[in-house]
Amino acid sequence: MKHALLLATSLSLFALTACQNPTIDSETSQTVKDAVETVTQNDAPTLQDAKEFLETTEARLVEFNLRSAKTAWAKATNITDATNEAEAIVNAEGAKLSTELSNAAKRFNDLSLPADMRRKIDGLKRGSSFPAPEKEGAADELAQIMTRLDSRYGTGKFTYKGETLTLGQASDVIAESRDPAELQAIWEGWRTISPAMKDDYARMVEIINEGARELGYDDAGALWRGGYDMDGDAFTKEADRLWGQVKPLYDQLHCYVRSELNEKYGDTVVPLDQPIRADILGNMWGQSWGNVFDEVAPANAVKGVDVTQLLKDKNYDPVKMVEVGEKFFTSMGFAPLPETFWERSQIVKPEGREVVCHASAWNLDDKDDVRIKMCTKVNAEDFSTVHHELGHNFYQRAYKDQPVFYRSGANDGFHEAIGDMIALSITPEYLVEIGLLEKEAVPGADADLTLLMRQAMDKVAFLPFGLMVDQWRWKVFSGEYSPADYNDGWWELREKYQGLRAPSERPADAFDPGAKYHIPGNTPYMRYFLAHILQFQFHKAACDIAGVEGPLHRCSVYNNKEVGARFNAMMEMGQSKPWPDALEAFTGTRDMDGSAILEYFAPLMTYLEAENKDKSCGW
Ligand code: X8Z
Ligand code: ZN
Repeated sequence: MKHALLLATSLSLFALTACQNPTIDSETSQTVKDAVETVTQNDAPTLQDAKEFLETTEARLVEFNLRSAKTAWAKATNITDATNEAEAIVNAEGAKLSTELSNAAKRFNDLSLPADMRRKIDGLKRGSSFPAPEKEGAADELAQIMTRLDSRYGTGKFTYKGETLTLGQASDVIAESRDPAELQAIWEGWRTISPAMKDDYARMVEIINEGARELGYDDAGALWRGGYDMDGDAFTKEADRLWGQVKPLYDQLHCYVRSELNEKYGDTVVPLDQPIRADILGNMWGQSWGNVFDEVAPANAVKGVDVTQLLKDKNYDPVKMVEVGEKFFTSMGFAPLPETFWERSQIVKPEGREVVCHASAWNLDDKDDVRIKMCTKVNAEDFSTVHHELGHNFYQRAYKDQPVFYRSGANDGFHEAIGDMIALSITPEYLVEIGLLEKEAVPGADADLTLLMRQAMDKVAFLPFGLMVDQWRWKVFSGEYSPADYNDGWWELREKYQGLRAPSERPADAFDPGAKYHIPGNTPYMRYFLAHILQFQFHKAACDIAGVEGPLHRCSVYNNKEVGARFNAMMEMGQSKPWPDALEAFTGTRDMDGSAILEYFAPLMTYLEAENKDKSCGW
């Protein structure tokens, strides 16, 4: 899912999903203005004032969301000057609306309100994650910058050996090539798209910081951290605590993978006392390493399951991948996707026009007009991503009857974890059930290590990346990293958390953060770190509810209606209650907790510790 572009890190008012936009019709606008003025004139607003304010605001947001989502979809699926302009206009309107509502909501600060109204008002007060200050022109400038950054990324290309490459093509090379020189060239090539973003980015930071200060926060980072039903500083500690739980597992994986890659590439490419080169891990950002699993598979280990190969062998196409993903949800009792999903989604990259290929899920009318936007390829990675995106759509539908203020994930990590939790049920036994794998080919318990290693290469490898992206943004917002330090700061954190390094000295004008979608796309990233913890917590809870015995990584909840009903009970709450309430509804616990991911990978941890015992780990 893309971010709620306009409002709220916690309570997201605007349709959430993709970006939002458009114009407020003058009649509604006038009504709201009158309502706001009435309240503004009155020093001691009443409960009735608050009620009326929320009612008018709700109507206004519903109307705005519809128009803004349409405009954002039009741009994301067809980037032109006209669609960019339309999006920027609507986003500017949204930024102004958000600021106005936030200020209006502050009027009720001292009024004692029922909990539900207080929650809505406080959500409004928090405003947008990308707030514009009130001064003339700021919202327009911000909206234009944000649209420009997003489109620059979406249309980014570079030349390699006389050929123009898109991110999709470059990613295929990074996934498949084992030639360090070629990997380096492609990795560097993609990063030539981002220096041109740096000035815009720095200006955007100035604007949203000013906006955040007007909302009463120290900077935009403090605003973002304030979106988790707890004090922002407490959230920082919470993220550190979760990282502390899982870091030992990452450290062991890093140590093992580095030594396997050292055996393949030698000391020059992979020195054993250095961070690992970021370009040789099979992914453009070194964020998940599944594409180089073959290089690190445990020696003499029993063969696992190669999902990419199975999809190809069975002649899957992208639509079929989505159909199979949908079937998982319906098998748990969720209603099938509407016909419009199939008519309106962008499942494959269209020919002849520029689109934002980065996968996202949308709900254009906050009801049933759900869609995904992907440039799907037939491989294991995109098979997972399909489930990820459908998770967003099913969540959106589950909470569609909530008031607009609550049509959002319990926290943003929940939204990112739903589909991933489902994908954890893609076990060999499940693949047999859907006809992708022959029964005789199901690997026995002696293949567990292989299966776990394959999974860890994606899920465990991701953890420090999930954490560092917003560590970087928080430091940028606080001014600890000034524009001159943007790139060095990025690599400082890449090294500190991931133990990765660039393949070569970076050029003075490099802006490597800009070569990762969520920076120019302005999507907060801590949600993915949380989701990588939560999805295992959800999976364990689901397997407990299903009464599945045996190891977590062999558990699939396919077809289980009881799990579906309990999952739905959490999902339909949307953001109406603090996230611990939602978590409790499904898992019975109120804390995010890394112990489920540790349990899932426990046999692998034992193996890694034994393998690494004589190695010098760390960097
Ligand atoms: O951006 C995404 C989703 C869309 S919300 C495809 N993800 C992160 C990324 O690609 O960097 C999913 C995992 C992390
Ligand atoms: Zn997502």
